[in-house]
Amino acid sequence: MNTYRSLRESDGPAYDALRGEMKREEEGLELIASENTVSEAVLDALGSVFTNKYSEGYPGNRYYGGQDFTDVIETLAIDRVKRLFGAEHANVQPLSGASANLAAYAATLSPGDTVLGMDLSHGGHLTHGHPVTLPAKVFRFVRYKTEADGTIDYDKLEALAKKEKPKLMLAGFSSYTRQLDYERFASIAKKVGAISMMDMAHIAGMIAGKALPSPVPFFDIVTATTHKTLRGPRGGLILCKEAYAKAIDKAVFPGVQGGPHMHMILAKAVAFGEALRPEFRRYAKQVLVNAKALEKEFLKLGYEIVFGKTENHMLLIDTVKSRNVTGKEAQAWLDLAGISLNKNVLPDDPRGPLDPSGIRVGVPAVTTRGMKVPEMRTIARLIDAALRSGGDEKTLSGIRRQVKMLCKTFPIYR
Ligand code: DSN
Repeated sequence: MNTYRSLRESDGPAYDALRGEMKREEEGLELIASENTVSEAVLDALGSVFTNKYSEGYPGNRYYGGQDFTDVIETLAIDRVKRLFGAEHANVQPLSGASANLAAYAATLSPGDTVLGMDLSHGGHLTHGHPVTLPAKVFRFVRYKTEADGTIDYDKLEALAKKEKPKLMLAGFSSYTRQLDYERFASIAKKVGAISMMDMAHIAGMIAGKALPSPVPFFDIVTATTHKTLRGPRGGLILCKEAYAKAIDKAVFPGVQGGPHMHMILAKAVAFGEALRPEFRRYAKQVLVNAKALEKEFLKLGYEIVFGKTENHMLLIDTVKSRNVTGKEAQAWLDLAGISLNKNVLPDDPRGPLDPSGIRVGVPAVTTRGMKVPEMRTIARLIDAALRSGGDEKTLSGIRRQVKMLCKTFPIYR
């Protein structure tokens, strides 16, 4: 592992914060569903001299000189991600999932056009048209919701699409645990003359690893982040049918972004290469097994699982109903116990986003460090002990010691 000698010698406070974060990650349980830990090869790529280079444009067609090697790495990233997902076209320049989604809107919509997207409290993402975002001020977002059993009623969705006549129909989520019917969703979009788009940010790695079905054959445009289950650097990407390729590329640059971050593109190429290896399929499968094991243990302990069950890498738990603990309390107490996760709004949550009724628990990062079913049982019991603690600091620091011991057996970086 890098010892960061130059940083230590040149900037003490920055180095100390970095050491602190390294220790926090090694000694704690990371259960934020959108996080993961990258390989040392990805870290090497992120810390490389490609951060020095400006490369507006695309391979073979850039605005500045000196592009011999930027063209090599961007082409490598594009070829690998197309192979990984069987996509017709890929753009690897989006700096994040939010900018990937913004570019997809810019490529397909005019101001005032209607978009159907999933409601935030039902699992959708802020960038899917939440009123506080810029796209929601420019386009007209209509939100659809899940049913009481956690599923999506596609007949209802079709009726809504016929009524609202969207230009774009957006599937995908950031806090939803059930499998979508991609074929049905895309066929509804086709029926009403809408462009179909899927934001697969959360489950991109599960799809790459063949643990979950792929939306890519069905949707016109698919966006993703590269740092969640896909286990790459922070960033975004867009896949699309050839018919949308030019519009997507123009929308990313110069539409919504300037120079791409080439160090990040190198790291994406490395991560896509890793995801093409057989080990990654084993990882993706283990993530599903671990999520089910965690769910089973929580059910045994009497917890209320939101959306009925999990079919991916995360669980939503109603902590208010299960233990009379709010999401905010749960997150704070678990932080003291060395367990990171996030408070989360639940469908039509009466409590609001700052202190909602539940938590979201994800297993991608703990699976990366090698934890399996027995550790999932332990994790559920440690979380339960923290939620039963009433916030008592002594109890929580006792749990923290157990967390640290567990983590020691599963080092992230050697
Ligand atoms: N912040 C991410 C998540 O936690 O789902 C999405 O952007």
